[in-house]
Amino acid sequence: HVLIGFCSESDQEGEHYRQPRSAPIRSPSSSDKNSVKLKFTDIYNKDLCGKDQDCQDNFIVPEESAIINSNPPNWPGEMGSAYLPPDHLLEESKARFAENMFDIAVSDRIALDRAMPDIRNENCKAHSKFNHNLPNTSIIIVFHNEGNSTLLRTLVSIVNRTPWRLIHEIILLDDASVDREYLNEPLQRFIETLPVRTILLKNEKRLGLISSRVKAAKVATGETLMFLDSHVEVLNGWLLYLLEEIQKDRTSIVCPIIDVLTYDAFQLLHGATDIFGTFSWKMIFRWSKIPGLTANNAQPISTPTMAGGLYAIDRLYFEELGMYDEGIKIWGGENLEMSFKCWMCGGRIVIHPCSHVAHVFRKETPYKFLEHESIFVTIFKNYKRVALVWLDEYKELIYAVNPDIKRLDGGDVSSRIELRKKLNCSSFRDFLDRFQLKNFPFNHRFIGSISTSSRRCLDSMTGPDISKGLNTQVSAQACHAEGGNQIFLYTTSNKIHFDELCLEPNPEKASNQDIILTLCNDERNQQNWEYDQQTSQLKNEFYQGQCLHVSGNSDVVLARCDTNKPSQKWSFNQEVQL
Ligand code: LR7
Ligand code: MN
Repeated sequence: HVLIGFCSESDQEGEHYRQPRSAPIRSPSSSDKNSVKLKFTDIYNKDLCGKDQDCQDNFIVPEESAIINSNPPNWPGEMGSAYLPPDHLLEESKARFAENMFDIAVSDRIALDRAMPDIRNENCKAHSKFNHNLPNTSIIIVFHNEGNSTLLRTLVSIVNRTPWRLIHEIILLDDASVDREYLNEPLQRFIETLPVRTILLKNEKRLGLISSRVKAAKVATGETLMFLDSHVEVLNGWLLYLLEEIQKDRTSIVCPIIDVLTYDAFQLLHGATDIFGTFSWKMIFRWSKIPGLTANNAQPISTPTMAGGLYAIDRLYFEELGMYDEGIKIWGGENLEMSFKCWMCGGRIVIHPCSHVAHVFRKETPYKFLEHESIFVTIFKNYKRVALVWLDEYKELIYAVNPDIKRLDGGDVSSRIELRKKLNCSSFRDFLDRFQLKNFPFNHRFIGSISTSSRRCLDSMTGPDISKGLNTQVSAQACHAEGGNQIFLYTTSNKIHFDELCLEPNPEKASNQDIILTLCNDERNQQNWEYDQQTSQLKNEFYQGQCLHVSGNSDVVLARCDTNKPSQKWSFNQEVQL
């Protein structure tokens, strides 16, 4: 396994380092001069085993020390280290950042075949032997305006860290990239040097990620499909764990841990391995912590939803599930569609904590969606389709919290409703039940706005991303009756929810406590508010004699209960019936 990058000595800022010419086809004019010959070896190849029977019969994930790597360890980014642009790169780095919303100048200096650490936990390392009869896979990578070196590094990492016999093919689909010459001829020439079958397809017109994936899946002929983003680096052993889960149960969607490559330094940061995917009342995907899971867990984690970009699935099962809803434009919501569909129609989704794929998290989205509407409108229309088809009565809650989703027309969904019938899927309620998703109503008495007698409503004040709203103050705002951040849920255990956050007197204050939203916790009586029907007060169960109170215009605080105060008289205005 010999990896050769041409390199040049440089001596900048008094610091000695050898700079690999890692992006072979950086620009059309320099393509030939810069072209790099990478030599590939299948590290899982039987011929390397010698007499070792275990290795003859199985794929053995190599130990870190056994991974031969010829790059000098002080090259930029080796072993996933951070590479911040030195002075002479700053100009290029700044000028080109917006092309991809990650630092392509930095990426260009990092070897395409940089070494990466083996970040699997000990129990995962103990499970490093896989039978040769795993199903093979078609790796599908769709991209729009992808950076050159990030795309090539994705490919090189795959070739260097995957048994070639399991790669039935790699399908690259260029979703109508604009003005990126390196994605044409030069990319075609590069893939011809790869030792695994790789094809490059192109959309004449932009289709978006979702329809493009469907198109690629229809071309694919492998036993399984492996979807990847176009700026990732797969890590040691990654695919084997995923395929083994599909072999055990073909109705599985199997996701790797998504590790982070930083957009400014391409540094590898370990992704959490004790989380699963959920989603908010605004239909935004997010991660939640699983309490009590050990860092050494090597068992697949059932997850209600997935991030969507990286997963393996049996090819025919993907078809049976109706692939994706192609009414979903560009992307957004498709990961929830796939998640709900899979669970509700008899499948399962797991995250395998031993499989690691690192993904470049951009600073923001660098490309436009559709010409005629904003990104948000497109995404909300996508959400509307998912809500209409899969959410049953729970869509009312989604509509209340994001009235735009209710208002916008997502188009005809009849064929997707047909699909749901045909697959004989269970209810959304069953799906919620299975996972006991705490932010969704189970034991609720009420969903709607909560107001004082002077028409001030509790307002969560959080932006579209609730995860940024942790420990933020709630406020009392003029009631607007438009739902959104004034929708709360009052449970039979006396908690007042906004999504999975609960109202609680700020625990960091000893007196004059303001009221914040913090993660709901069954064990915290501080979050329990008993409603007194007679006096209309909300009494805190932990702080005896203290009530929810509006001070001044908008400050929501904990104050001594006083039946004479109108600012302590609360009423519930039911806005969502479930
Ligand atoms: O029109 C388009 N055509 C495309 O081919 C727009 C995008 N794309 C490609 C693009 O080149 C990239 O390969 O689609 C892929 C995803 O787009 P990104 O990388 O700009 O967005 P992202 O990384 O935020 O994407 C995440 O969210 C999307 C919306 O739901 C999709 O589900 C992506 O697959 C998803 N990526 C991941 O899950 C990787 C881990 C990130 C997280 C969480
Ligand atoms: Mn991405």
